[in-house]
Amino acid sequence: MDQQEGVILVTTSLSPTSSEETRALIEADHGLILAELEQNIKEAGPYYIGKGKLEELKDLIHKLEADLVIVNDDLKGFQLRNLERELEIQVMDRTHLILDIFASRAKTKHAKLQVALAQLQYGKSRLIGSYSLSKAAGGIGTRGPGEQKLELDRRKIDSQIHQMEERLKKINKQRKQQLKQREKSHLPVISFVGYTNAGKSTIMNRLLGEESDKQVFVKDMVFATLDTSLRSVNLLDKRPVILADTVGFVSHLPDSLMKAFQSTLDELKNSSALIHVLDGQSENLQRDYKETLKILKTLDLLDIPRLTVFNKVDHPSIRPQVILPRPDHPLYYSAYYDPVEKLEKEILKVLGDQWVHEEIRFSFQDQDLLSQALKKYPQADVTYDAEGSVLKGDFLKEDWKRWRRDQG
Ligand SMILES: Nc1nc2c(ncn2[C@@H]2O[C@H](COP(=O)(O)OP(=O)(O)OP(=O)(O)O)[C@@H](O)[C@H]2O)c(=O)[nH]1
Ligand SMILES: [Mg+2]
Repeated sequence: MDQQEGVILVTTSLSPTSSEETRALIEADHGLILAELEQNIKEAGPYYIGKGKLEELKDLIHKLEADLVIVNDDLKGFQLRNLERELEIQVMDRTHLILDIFASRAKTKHAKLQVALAQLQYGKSRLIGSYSLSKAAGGIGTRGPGEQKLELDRRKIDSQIHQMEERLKKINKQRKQQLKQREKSHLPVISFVGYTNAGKSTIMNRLLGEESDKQVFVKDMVFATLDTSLRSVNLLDKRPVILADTVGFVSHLPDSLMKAFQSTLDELKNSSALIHVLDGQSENLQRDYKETLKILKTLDLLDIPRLTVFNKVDHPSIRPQVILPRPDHPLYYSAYYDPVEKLEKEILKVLGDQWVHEEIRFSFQDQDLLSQALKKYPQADVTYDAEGSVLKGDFLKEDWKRWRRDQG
């Protein structure tokens, strides 16, 4: 939505989520909710809602001078068109709403392209819905100009989709290359996952330090973050890791969006640990938790060690609801008030035994190796003697083994 538009929200017993979540999405898209209409239906008809409700909706649109109707469910192409024809104003379904928010938030080329592709795929599926319906109803040889136009539109969209997929492939290839480069540094990657607006970016900024120029974008709105931001940081001042902030989840993320953001989401697979951040003040904590786990499962990420942070527990009187089954590593936390060390210690626990505290000797022939080591671990102590140098500090086991092996 470009400016604040008056919205009537329609929720039925078939809607996949509560109207509350959709209200938050509408507000995030700058909509002003004028009224909410509910209906108990068993099956969606040609207008999705029943005839009686449709009349009620029409009256309400006139009375409140609404600009837009949003249906809290996914509509078929023909339902969408039937509704728009009957109501004479724009009708949006849930997927369209989420895509709209993503489109207004996307900033980088990669995010913009992923969203544009999802929008095209959405548009295409709505056209096909109507096309196949008219064919079924009319039979062969009775296609009117309307259907021909749809067929044309569909072909046009197909070619646009193809072009975009090619461009996206190119960008993804470049990103993979960058990822490989990063993997060479052998630093553990820790990725933030969880519901949108839970506080992932805020926590990441705490870990980066308030003064840091590496800070990421934080805002009290859904889908503030769309692109992955990677930042290196030393946990407890001496253990280097890479933090990855990424797009937040919402229940029933549209398929087209999941597909378009596949490459962004796939990057999560390279993580050594996940930090699942929840809004501890949420009234739907169990739902937020389950939905994120469901997405993690779809993305095949459940085997990665995970820290579950119940964030926004700003005061002892705030008691997050009990989550069942209980997560392996829970942490009750406030990104506003708690010391960051509390979080760092828990992250290191979840990462497990990846570091050793060791002393390692580098002979005079191995000074190249020593300078590499110092570049990666600038905080280690180095002392020199007649035979070379000794480096002392916390190292990743892999590095430590490699240095011992590579010594001449
Ligand atoms: N009260 C309270 N608010 C917090 C806390 N942590 C974060 N917030 C607020 O929650 C809102 C969302 O924070 P973000 O860090 O942008 O959330 P996010 O999970 O990155 O959200 P997306 O990028 O949209 O997925 C902001 O207004 C933060 O200031 C906390 O510990 N306590
Ligand atoms: Mg964020």
